[in-house]
Amino acid sequence: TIQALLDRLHTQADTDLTTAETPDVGIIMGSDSDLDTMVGAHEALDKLGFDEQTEFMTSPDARFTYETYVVSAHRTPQVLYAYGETAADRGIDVIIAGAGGKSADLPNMTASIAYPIPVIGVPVQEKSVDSVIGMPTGAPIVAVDAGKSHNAALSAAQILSREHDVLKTRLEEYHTALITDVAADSFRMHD
Ligand code: RP5
Repeated sequence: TIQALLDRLHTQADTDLTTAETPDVGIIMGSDSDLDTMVGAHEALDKLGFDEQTEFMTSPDARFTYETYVVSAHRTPQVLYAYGETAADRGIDVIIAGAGGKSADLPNMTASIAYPIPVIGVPVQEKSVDSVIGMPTGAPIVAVDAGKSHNAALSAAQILSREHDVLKTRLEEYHTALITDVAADSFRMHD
């Protein structure tokens, strides 16, 4: 229920947790119909060695973790507020927020509520781009192009890598593999 979710967020925020027990990246989306798009963020973070924290503190030994919630700005505004307001106390360093439709307000509202935690907005569809990036001066959001949740995850990892050398190394390895793949494709085309 909504109340159970609100209680869970507030309890976590009030509990004295170690860094290892809190999710580093929060992935939220406006509807479970956004999951097909947002799963790209899971895949990218998995590739970088993150673990999904499906329940509160289920992977206390994991080095880097992410969590996933459906939070609807319009259907469950109370969860939106609770999520944004408790994010810092729950140890989240970066939020990736995706929404679609013409009123894709979740990413930008989350950016305002969770400020100064950086929020990376993912417009799930092309028509959502303006809604996600349209922020007034002083209320920033970082955004990727429609559907590019994979890139949102890489950007989140880049932000975290400022503090964690191990992530910097993994991102460099990811980039090297990318260059190798592109070079291999280019060879194949000219064979
Ligand atoms: C948005 O409305 C959601 O982010 C989703 O992309 C879109 C449609 O949601 P559903 O009607 O499929 O739940 O708020």
